Amino acid sequence: MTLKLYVDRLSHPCREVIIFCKLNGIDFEEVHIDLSKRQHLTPEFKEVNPMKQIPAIMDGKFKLSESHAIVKYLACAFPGIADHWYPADLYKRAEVESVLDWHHTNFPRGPGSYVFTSVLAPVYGLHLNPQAAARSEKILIASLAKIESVWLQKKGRFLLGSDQPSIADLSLACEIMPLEALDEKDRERILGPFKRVQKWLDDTKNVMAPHFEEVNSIFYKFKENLQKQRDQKTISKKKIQKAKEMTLKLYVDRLSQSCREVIIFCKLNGIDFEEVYIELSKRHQLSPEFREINPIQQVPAIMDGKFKLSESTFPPGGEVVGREKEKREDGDNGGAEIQGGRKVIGVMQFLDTWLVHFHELQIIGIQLTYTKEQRSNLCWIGNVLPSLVAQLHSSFILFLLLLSGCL
Ligand SMILES: N[C@@H](CCC(=O)N[C@@H](CS)C(=O)NCC(=O)O)C(=O)O
Repeated sequence: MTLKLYVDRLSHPCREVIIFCKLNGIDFEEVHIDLSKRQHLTPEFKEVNPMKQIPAIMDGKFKLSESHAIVKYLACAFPGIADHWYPADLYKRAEVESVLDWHHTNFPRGPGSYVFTSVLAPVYGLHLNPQAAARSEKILIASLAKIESVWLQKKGRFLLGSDQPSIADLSLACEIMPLEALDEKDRERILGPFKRVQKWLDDTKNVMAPHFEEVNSIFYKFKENLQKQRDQKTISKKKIQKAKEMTLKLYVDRLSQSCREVIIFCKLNGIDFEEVYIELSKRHQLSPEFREINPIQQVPAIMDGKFKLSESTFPPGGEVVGREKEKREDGDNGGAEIQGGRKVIGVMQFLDTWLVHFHELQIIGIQLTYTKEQRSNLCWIGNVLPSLVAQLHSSFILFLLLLSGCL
């Protein structure tokens, strides 16, 4: 009938019991009671421990809770357990009991609570709690000071001047282990002043290797993950900084449909940009400075860091050629002309977009500036009227087209 340990390795008294069994070759079955899933509150677990806390054990039909009572029971019930764990000598045993009692009334929830409220809470979907962390830190520091100045005053490597660890060493060391999840600076700030505690902790880890570190490894993993998160935050901060230094530049004139398309796309998608006004009516697009940005001398064009690009989203090759042709024939390159040269799909997108950003871009004014020739281009829309009518806002579009004199 294997001994059953009802435990969650996140809990220090549970780790204490597990390590004790491992160090002393006691066979056991580890039954995971997930505290975060409140499995300790289930009716099944209440049968094991009516106090609804872990650790708890079942040794045959015998049930027991409370970590210290459990390890003392195991030390006595199982054969061959070395005497130093729970000495038979009355005085030595009484001293071990004294440390254990002090531990239960003074120390619990100091280190664990500090680490939880100062770094680990978000791992469990909770907020950090600086006030609670400050309170726990006080308890923690006061307790470390007591261990340093009282229990570690005598000569031996372990508590009470012993050369071998007792269950008191095991219990206190497990309690302190959550500090391993802190970053080096914080851990050093807390433990730094307590040289004896640090040496005692190292000695305890060594003498209880490999089980002590293995069972407490959860805190090394936390530390690793928290460090990764901190590194990622630093990286993304750097990225944001870099992005800020290289804001996307849009070379545009809002008179041009394709420019508006690019601007609106950026706005709709929260893309930061600097709008550089290339005033088509003043032929800024033909300036040598702008030719550096776009040798074709048309807007829109963008600069994303060192990357330069022209043409908005829907320039089928033929259209570019068409525009080039237009430009060569009449020697002009005005914004309205570019707009008039758009295909009907462009017009549809233009109208759809306009419905969203009407106030911002005041396109009505722009539409009314169309020349006769450009209007005839817009009349292309007639070919796709049936599908437009099917759209929810089709009547509105028709009304606008009528308004602008396109139909
Ligand atoms: N004095 C007990 C403390 C047990 C204890 O507080 N266990 C915590 C986990 S560390 C628990 O079960 N908490 C759940 C609850 O209290 O609802 C011991 O040493 O075993």
